[in-house]
Amino acid sequence: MKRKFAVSIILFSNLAPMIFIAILMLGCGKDSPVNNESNIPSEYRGRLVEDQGTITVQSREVTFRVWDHGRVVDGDIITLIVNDQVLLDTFELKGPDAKQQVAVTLEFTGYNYLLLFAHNVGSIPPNTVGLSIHDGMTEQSFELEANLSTNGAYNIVVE
Ligand SMILES: [Ca+2]
Repeated sequence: MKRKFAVSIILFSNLAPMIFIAILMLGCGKDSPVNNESNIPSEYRGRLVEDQGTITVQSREVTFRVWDHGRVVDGDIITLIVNDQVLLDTFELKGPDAKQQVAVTLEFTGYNYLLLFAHNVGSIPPNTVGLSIHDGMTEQSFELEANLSTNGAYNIVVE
């Protein structure tokens, strides 16, 4: 009888942290509004926005890495926006061996957007950005392009 009691205490002490984490996760889920459709704006700073693709991730906590995807690193300067929030401001891209890393919590479950605004096109047009997104489990790569009349955008869908 005594032993059974001891065993159940051990069981509970093992389970308690997991229950705590589960409650925390439920709480986080409630804070995140759900977006079932693309929220890419039709224009930004007077330029049209082109939808250049969709990527799916498993977490709202993601880390982007950003670099110049052109054949030559030619001085492309960008601003990157996630759901109206500036992620990188007037940032000069470096090559693939010096990727800029930036972490962000995506606002929505479902559709979020990432937008590229080009401040120039470097010496070789257009403004080309290589990106990767890591959701804590996997890293996926994609590209964005922009010029002085069109912004590029990507849908980032949190499953
Ligand atoms: Ca360029």
